[in-house]
Amino acid sequence: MLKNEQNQRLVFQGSVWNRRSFLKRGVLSAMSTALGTQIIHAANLPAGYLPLPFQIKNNPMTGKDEAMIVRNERPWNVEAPPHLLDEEITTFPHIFIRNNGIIPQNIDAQQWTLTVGGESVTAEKTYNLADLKNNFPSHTYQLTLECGGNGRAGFYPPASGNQWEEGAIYCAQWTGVRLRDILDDVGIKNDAVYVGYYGKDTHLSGDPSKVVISRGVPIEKAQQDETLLAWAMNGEDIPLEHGFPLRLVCGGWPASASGKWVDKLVVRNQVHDGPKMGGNSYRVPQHPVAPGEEVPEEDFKIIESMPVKSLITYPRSGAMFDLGRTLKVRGHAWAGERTVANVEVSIDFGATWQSCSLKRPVNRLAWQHWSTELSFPESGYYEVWTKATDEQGVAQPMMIPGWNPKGYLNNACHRIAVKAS
Ligand SMILES: Nc1nc2c(c(=O)[nH]1)N[C@H]1C(S)=C(S)[C@@H](COP(=O)(O)O)O[C@H]1N2
Ligand SMILES: [Mo]
Repeated sequence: MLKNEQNQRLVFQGSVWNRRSFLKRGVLSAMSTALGTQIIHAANLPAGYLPLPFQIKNNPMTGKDEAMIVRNERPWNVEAPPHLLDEEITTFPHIFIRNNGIIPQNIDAQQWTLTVGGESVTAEKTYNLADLKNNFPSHTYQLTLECGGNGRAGFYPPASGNQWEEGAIYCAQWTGVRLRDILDDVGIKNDAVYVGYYGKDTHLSGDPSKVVISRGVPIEKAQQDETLLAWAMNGEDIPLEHGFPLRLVCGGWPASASGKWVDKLVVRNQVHDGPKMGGNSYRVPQHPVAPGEEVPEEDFKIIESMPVKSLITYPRSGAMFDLGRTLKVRGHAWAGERTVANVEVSIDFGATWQSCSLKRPVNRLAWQHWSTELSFPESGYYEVWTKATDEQGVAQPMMIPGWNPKGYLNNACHRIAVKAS
């Protein structure tokens, strides 16, 4: 077991790296003492990496049974520790909740309407939920939704916003109508390029005239088979937090494109310009920038498909096991619009990698499950790292990728701590 105070002191002591970015000798032995075990493969630790128990404020080696992690109370933002995401289909309440405003109260689903308008429809049209359920074919897909800022906590200099670690991601099963079928029913003009949403949540200021967030997707994404206007999640009414009674679901894209409590869609003849479509919201610099650099607004582009990424969901970080046994490890991998081709794990800080078995997605835009069994050469502290590669050969970086002002798209390899004895 580790002593918290000792760890904290180590972390904030200043640089623990020597000029050539190797862990300083003294620090290494202090860490080993604190861990009560030797750090195997310590020589391979890349620059800037500290063993996990020294890096995380809630010490994973104490084995404390933590629940969902509250990142903000107003608005209500909550994420899952990775081990709570072990299910193939994520269930409530293991689903992260991201709100930009106040969750709407007293919703009467019977009275709910969806209006589809905007300059690129031939005529505005309004539906109630029964119209959607009864007059169009319904479809069910498992769809991966990851917050664009998932992993933000890893960036330095820090980026403002919820300090998500790994858990702002889920893959639930959604049932609803294809947005395409509704757009066809409404009738859209040839100049349609974008679809934007509006939801029923309230602005933090309490001002009812202020829109919380109104994002959307290009018409091509809106017309994909899997883009749904959903009324059910995992076979039941959508939980209030996740958009009851009607939600737009655009899998594989930043989850901010998937509007909750949707009561209005606008078909636009230009890129939708609702709140949080511009500035540095859900946008990243078009060219590489130095950490901390100021980026002019015209240099940003909207985030579309999310990058390749993977998560270890079993065991939880901090697991201890008998050296004589193999350790079963598993998790999920996803790659936005792409399929994941390969998942590998490393137990020596990325020096060598071994392939895992990987399942096909149940449908496009669903995450994929991987698993493997690991043997460890000797007792001591290890990290298990996981790295996914997409069908186009693009892999997760081992280190934090390109810094950007709002801390989006951190798809660095996931790591957990394990101890063999
Ligand atoms: N109406 C509305 N829709 C919204 C949001 C919001 O604040 N209001 N947040 C968006 C963001 S930023 C994310 S990451 C996802 C989160 O979905 P979840 O709460 O189901 O995890 O919802 C998106 N849809
Ligand atoms: Mo988000």
